[in-house]
Amino acid sequence: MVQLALRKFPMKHEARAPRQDSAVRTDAYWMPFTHNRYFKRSPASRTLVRAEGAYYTAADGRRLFDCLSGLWCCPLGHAHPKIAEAVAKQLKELDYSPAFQMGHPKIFSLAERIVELAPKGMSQVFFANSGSEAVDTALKIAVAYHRARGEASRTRLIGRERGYHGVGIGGISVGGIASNRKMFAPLLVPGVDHLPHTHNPAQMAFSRGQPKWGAHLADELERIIALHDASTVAAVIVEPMQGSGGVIVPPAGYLERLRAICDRHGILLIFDEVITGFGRLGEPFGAQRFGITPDLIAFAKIVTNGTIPMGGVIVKPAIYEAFMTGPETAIELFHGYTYSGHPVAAAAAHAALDAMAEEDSFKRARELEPLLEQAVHSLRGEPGVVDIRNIGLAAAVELEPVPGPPGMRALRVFERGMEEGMLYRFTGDTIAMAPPFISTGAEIETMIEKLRAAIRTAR
Ligand code: PXG
Repeated sequence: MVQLALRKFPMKHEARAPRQDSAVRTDAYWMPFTHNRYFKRSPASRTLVRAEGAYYTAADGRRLFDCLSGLWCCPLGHAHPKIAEAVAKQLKELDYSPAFQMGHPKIFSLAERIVELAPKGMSQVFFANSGSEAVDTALKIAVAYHRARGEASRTRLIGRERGYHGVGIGGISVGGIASNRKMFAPLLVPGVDHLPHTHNPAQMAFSRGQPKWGAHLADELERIIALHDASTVAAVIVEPMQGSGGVIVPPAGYLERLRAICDRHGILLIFDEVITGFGRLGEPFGAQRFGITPDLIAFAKIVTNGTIPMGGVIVKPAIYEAFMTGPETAIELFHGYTYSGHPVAAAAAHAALDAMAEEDSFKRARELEPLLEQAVHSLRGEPGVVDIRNIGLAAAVELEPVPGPPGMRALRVFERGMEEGMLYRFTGDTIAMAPPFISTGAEIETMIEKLRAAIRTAR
């Protein structure tokens, strides 16, 4: 096994090894969150050239089932005719409109539609272009809100271990994934603390849906607040379900306690719903799935079905109103992006929301949830499977690491999956799946059966 690991991972002296796909020129592209050198040894099988519905086609002709809906973002299926048509039309009608001091009809109406989908009591949307920007925007709004209300001492932010909030300076600071932080240590925002993560395999391995154990972990927030004093704390940010961390589902009662503690101390609660927003948990937002209304929601990804970048932050009226003071001709919030509320993204989002309504996508996700749960938990007992987690249309299978570089086992499963027509997502030794809402039951079963076979061979 160790030998295989060494052979597959190029060592320093192997860096100039001949490439298998010499026709593909990959050198100039520095790939994000990718093992660049390993990838570039054999890019054709992992170069995607087409996508339709729930399937990709790779450059080597292989058809791949899209087990993670792109990167959690394309659950309505690729090449959705309505979205494609809306985008093409928008490019001819109004391709760009200045984001500052100007507006366009589709962004006003989109904000209204998003507010309608949001939990009751939320009222305005600020637009960004990605999840990372949405998160940094939410953090800035939270700190500025307290200042606007005369509580300028409330500057501290509290994130959570294993949390992923994108890659902006704010997002990695409140995030809790060490590898995303350690190289950038001097840039991390000061005055940030972290809640403990909620994953305790001894207490909750193989839980279906929300684990029953762990609500008390929210009480750590009281301890952190006591340490710093509530008057210094601006906001708590959590993903209702930790996606990138490996589908870590909140224990029953945990989010309720976070909400109550924040309320008690005048602290804003931010839900990062970049993954859970727009149906992944069978409701418009995780907030509704768990019955908790945060003060701010960061969203991105599914809002346009992943077609055109868009993100944003939804807020409660008290937050918006806190800024609406001073002379009417003064800018209230010194924040925004050239492409905030981009017309083409707005057109894509309208079409995606239309499709979600027409296809009853959230209901479809709810219907498929028990099927995915049943299928994925049937992998319990397969070699090296140490935990299985699921909620909504998301699931993760955690594997015991094998000797060699970290993540080798999941990499082997991933590669085996590719040979079998499955595009799984792996991080560390966890395989994550978040299939499209348009999947059939048979496709979900096949996704799991091929995973079983891959786990058995890729030991
Ligand atoms: N917040 C959360 C909760 C996310 O999951 C971001 C913010 C950042 O979004 P942008 O659009 O800036 O990337 C994310 C992104 C994975 C995976 O495989 C997850 C993300 C991105 C890529 C891969 O789990 N989440």
